[in-house]
Amino acid sequence: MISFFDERQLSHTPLRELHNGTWTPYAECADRARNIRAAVGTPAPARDFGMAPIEAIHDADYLAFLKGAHAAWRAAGREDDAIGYTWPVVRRRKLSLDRIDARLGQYSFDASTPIAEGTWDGAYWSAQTALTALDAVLGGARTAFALCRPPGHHAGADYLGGYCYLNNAAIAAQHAHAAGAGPVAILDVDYHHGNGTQDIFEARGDIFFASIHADPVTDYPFYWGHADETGIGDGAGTTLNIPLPRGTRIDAYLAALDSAHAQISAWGTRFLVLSFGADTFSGDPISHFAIETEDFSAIGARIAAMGLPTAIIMEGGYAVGDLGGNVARFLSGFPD
Ligand code: OKP
Ligand code: ZN
Repeated sequence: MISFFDERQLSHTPLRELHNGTWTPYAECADRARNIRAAVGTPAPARDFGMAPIEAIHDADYLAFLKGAHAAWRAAGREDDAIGYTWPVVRRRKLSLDRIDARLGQYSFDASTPIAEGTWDGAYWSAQTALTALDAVLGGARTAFALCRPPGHHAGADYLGGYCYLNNAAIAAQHAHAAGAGPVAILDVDYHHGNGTQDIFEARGDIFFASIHADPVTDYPFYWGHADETGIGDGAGTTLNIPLPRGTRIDAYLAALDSAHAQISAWGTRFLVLSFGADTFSGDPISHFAIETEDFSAIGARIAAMGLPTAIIMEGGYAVGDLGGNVARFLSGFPD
């Protein structure tokens, strides 16, 4: 399978994150990408599609904040990475505040997503990698793999969180939709619910969002991804959430994939954007499913059997030493 990756994605290197109340080394490290890159051969570099496809998903004020946040942090006399410490209560009115700490709170929803000096560059090229893979599929490849990093599925139109800054899958899906490849569905098989992607599309009936993930009753991101979230207004019925319990094994996982497939095809999907996380792996340090390395090819094959042109967008997976092998197994489930 053709793969894409851009070296500039490695320039995003936050030092640490706040994890369960203590500062720990940043789990979404650049070595994740190096490990996957080694396992998939030599990925082709990204092409530059510019800002327009990013601006089609993200708000201009958020993008300005993201580009300037690290410089503003340093200008305020701070060291290392920019990170917030105060957040507005949900549905507080949107204000035009100047202080960097106020802006960090306004444009984020957690304390595990610092902004480092190279964050904008890394996130920009991660999004371009997604667009490049998408373009390969629009051009006739049956599937293409975007080695995106940083990931994207927790980022909303105007917020970052969950190691995500720009929503690569949303940007790709919107681009496919605009190119007339639709109806477009996004299937998210990361361990965590793709709350940002859901937020972006849940009031729209023209792009379907389906996600299989750890039950948000027990797992991050808690406030989204419950089974009764099925879409809003024009988007009623075009959001599908399948939460699964901790300890889920391959048989139950494949059954969930089959029910997602049934709904995605009933909707008339012609093009698939896949948010793929390898953090469903039993050995993942921050996740709690029981999918084994050898199971990943079955998951890939089940998704390939949907028979749709598919752009595969990398999301999570934090067992760095096993990551490349798990991703390669997954991709091996797709025919060449
Ligand atoms: C990103 B992706 C738990 C900290 C959780 C955020 C997890 C983000 C996962 N104590 N930190 O979906 O793989
Ligand atoms: Zn995840």
